[in-house]
Amino acid sequence: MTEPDWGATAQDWLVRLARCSEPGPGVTRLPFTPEHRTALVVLTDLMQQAELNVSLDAAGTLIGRLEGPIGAPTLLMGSHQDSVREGGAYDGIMGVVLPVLALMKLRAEGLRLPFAVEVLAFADEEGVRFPTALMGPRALAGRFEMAALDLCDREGITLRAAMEGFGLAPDEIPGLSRDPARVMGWIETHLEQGPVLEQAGKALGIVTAICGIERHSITLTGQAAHAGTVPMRLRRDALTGAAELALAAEDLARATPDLLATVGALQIRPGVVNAVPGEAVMTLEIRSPSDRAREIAGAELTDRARQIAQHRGLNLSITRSYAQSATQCAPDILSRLSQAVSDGGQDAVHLPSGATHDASAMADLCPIGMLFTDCKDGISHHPDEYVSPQSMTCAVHSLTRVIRSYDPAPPQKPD
Ligand code: HGY
Ligand code: MN
Ligand code: MN
Repeated sequence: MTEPDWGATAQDWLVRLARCSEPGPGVTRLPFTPEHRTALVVLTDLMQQAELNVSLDAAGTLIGRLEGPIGAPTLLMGSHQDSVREGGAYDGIMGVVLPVLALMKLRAEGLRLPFAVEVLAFADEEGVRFPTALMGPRALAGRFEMAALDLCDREGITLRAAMEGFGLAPDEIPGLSRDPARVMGWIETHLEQGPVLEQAGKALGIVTAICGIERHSITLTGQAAHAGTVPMRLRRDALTGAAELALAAEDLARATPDLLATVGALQIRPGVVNAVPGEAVMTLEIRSPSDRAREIAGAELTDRARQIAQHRGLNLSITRSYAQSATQCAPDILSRLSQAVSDGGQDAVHLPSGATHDASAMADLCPIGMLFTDCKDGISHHPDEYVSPQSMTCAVHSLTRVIRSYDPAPPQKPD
């Protein structure tokens, strides 16, 4: 049988999956939505073509399982199905498609594994619809906080209502936690979402660590007023207060090694040309591979926000709405991935991940590792996001080799 062009096959499936989106530029596929539902139909089709047993768990994770011998442990692979708003066609979902194709390739080669493999499509990694994320991996790790079910999206729909409306039973989430002794590890494939691999001329990279992240929800309240009648000295302008805080965050991050700070969302009210903004609602996100540096920066910017509110006569509400620690990748998986990539004739580039991933939460359950593909111009979270079929073929081959590396029996077959 001629070897399929796995990268082209992946591209075909990703084009189909990209159509599972709200109308508009790029891909918008949020968790527990009609778009999520149609993506599950396509993924189920793909997983069944790979002869995997397909199920959906109470946290909305689609599971494609290749059964192993009775009592054998399980190797977990996969990523997330959701996207950001107007995002790309590869972020997350490519990390579900590629391991399924790797299992398809191994089956075509007649390999029977002495362990089970599951490919997981988590519902929500981006945390775009709800002010929380990672419910799937947190459920498997026994770390899901049921209070998160009461959090609302911007339409006021609770996570619980969205999950129940999707046909799930969120009260069964606590029962999803896995026995760490039965899990061999988590290997996630993801595009780099940055320019490092492409600039190094490498298709693949091996992740050494995943940065930590914290998010603050901030509301500054002043006084909406007529833009033509209120003197500057008498204004309580919420937007200029928010702008001063945003610039303070930028200054701090520029001055601090390995620290990133972003004000990604800002809504003002009343938001009309001839009124002084009375309210500014903003997000502040801080990332670093060092949890200590991130927490110091978070405290410093919280103090700064208080000072700004005080000298501008604004009311301030600031809450740290989300935090996850930096995560080190497991040395054993790192070396298996490095060997798998170099056996394919590529020298593996080791790099940290500035983006966070499902792997960050899976680290509470088992050893984790990540395989990166390069991406065009380092673009991600954007409709122009692109990974070449050639890079995806390299990734499928490396994934088959890393799966085989857990099989003590036959020597590695050439690709
Ligand atoms: O925000 C992140 O790093 C990831 O893409 N959700
Ligand atoms: Mn992602
Ligand atoms: Mn993302």
